[in-house]
Amino acid sequence: MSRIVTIGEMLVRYQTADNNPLSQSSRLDAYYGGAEANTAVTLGYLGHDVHYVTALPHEHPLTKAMKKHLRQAGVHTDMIYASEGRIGTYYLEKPVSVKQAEVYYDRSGASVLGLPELPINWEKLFSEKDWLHVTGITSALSSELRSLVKEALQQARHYGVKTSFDFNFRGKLWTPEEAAEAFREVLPLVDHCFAGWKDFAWLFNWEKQGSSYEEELTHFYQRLHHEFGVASAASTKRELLEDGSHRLTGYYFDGESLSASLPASFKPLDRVGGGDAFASGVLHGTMTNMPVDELLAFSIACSTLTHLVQGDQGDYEVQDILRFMQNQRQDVSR
Ligand code: KDG
Repeated sequence: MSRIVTIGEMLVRYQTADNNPLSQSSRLDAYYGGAEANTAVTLGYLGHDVHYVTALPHEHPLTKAMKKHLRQAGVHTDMIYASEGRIGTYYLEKPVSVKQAEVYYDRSGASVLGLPELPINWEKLFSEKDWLHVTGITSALSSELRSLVKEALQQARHYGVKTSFDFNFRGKLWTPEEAAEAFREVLPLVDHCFAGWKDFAWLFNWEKQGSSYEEELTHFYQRLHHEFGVASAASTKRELLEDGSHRLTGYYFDGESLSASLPASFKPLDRVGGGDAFASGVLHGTMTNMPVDELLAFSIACSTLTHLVQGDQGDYEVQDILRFMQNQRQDVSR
């Protein structure tokens, strides 16, 4: 199994226990979130050796609980620094429509903002590691964190560690222009990119070429490859069906051509974290040398399962995902 580093902010997520809007409920359930923490936990359960870097408040009882949660998934917490500041949170208001739940961030003054001032020993962090995974969410939090993400990618390259970057554009954290500028800055340091059709069409304003979604995406990925040297890329396409089901298709670009998974249809219980689960599946498939069709099927199954549980993260091991895939195949052939 591979040795992976990821850096980001871990959040506490609150949502109303009765699924009423926040203004009409008096009970909140708490889960853990933060895109990179989600990926760390998923990859931990998939059996990888994951090192998660963040900063959390010193001597806060929740710091202890968060580390315990990570360790339960097998994630190493020795690179979690103590820093001034608070634990960032977000509130999730369940959707009134079938579309997307509303997210309200409450993360200003969070401890992770102190991370760039802390003495990260890059040599130690990247020694005997295979992969660094970071996302645009961290870059959006402050200019210092944006520089830290870039430095982490540079250092990873320096120590021969492969890198992945998930755009994870969040319109509540920064503007499309700010995001596009930051993404362009780091892409030359990225081996594998998680970004989809909308990112290139809307953030980068790249001209669409082709007569179908797949042709346009292929064109975008080829451009990403030629302009920035990104070796591979992946994304999902989500379609909402009339009965409230979601249809998810996974795409993987290997530097030349695009492969697609068979679409998976399901009624999601909770779609937050589904993208991080897909990314984790792709990273797992890459690091275990899965053929592309297997990698896509596995990643979509990993994402589907995470959509079927409440919270940002599942606790699925490889066998659970393979069993789910097997059951789905039997359902189809019955
Ligand atoms: O991908 C899931 C994340 O969006 C969620 O955990 C919250 O990290 C978060 C963010 O900043 O949006």
